[in-house]
Amino acid sequence: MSDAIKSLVDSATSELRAATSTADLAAVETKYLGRKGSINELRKMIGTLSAEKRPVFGARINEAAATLNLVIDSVSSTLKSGELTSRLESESIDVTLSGRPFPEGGLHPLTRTSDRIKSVLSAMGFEFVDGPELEDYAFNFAALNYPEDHPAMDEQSSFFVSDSKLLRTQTTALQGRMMKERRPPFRFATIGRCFRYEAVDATHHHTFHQIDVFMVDEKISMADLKGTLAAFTRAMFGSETLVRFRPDFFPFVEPGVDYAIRWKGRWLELGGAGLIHPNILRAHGINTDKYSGFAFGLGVERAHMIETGVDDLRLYLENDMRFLKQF
Ligand code: FA5
Repeated sequence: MSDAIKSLVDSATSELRAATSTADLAAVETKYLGRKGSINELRKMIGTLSAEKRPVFGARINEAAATLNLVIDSVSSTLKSGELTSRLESESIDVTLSGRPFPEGGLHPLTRTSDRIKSVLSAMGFEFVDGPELEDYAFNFAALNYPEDHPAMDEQSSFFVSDSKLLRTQTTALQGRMMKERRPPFRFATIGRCFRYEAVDATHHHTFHQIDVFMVDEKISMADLKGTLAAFTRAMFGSETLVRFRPDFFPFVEPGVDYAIRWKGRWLELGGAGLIHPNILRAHGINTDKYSGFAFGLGVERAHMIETGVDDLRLYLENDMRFLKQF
């Protein structure tokens, strides 16, 4: 009988050792040590033996079970560590693989043009300041030397939100704010959205962008304005660009001009300019015997349209990717 136990242990051991996975091993374990397994089958025979053989036989079966359990433990730990290694290998990340493409956004063409304008003017010593889009009537018109009910305001029909507040029609509104705060000499520039109650067409929108530039110092004259504007337009549009000035009226400058650049054989108007009206300087307590200043403003859309040939400024606000992707 003891030979039967030995051969069972031998064959169980070799089957256990041959297991190639923990699942295989569990199946062989059940076959030999499970409730209906071979070892339990042998135990059932104990009752058929004589009283003195039973304890010996029982002890041999327990010994056989213990031996098999030891084999199971050792095979199991080998299989588990092998399985862990191969799982780690199969799940490892290959850091040398190239990354997945990440869709990249781009800056809006008006942001690019604004950034260029900013860098040109900053290099010329102008400090950029932001003004509010919801502006006081006082800064948008009154402080800019517009007399009550002056027809010049009709050119800038406005979105009023109360008697004293409106969406600014021009970034020139920043002038009064800065003159309240700072004493000359100074050079400021601002860039941002403006709003006018306009019939929208290819060259006019209710929402557009302007840049305004002004400086106050001793002995500022039209020569400084012309020189600054010429340097600015050449930095923006190329070193050969010609600038033309023609008389124009804005209540906040005296004399006032509009200016245009020569572009592809034509004169194209860019904006307005002039020497800051002495009434404005005086209203802010600036001594006009000592100080004078210039100011100019232009449309950002206009600058981009001239450069690129875009012929309808409504496209800038439509967010059509087919348009935006070109720039
Ligand atoms: C002004 O707004 C003055 N504040 C400019 C100025 C500043 C003059 C400092 C003197 C000294 P004007 O209304 O012409 O001027 O507008 C200036 C530019 O803004 C125009 O040349 C145009 O490019 C742009 N602009 C004006 N209205 C619109 C509009 N509805 N849609 C798109 N661009 C506009």
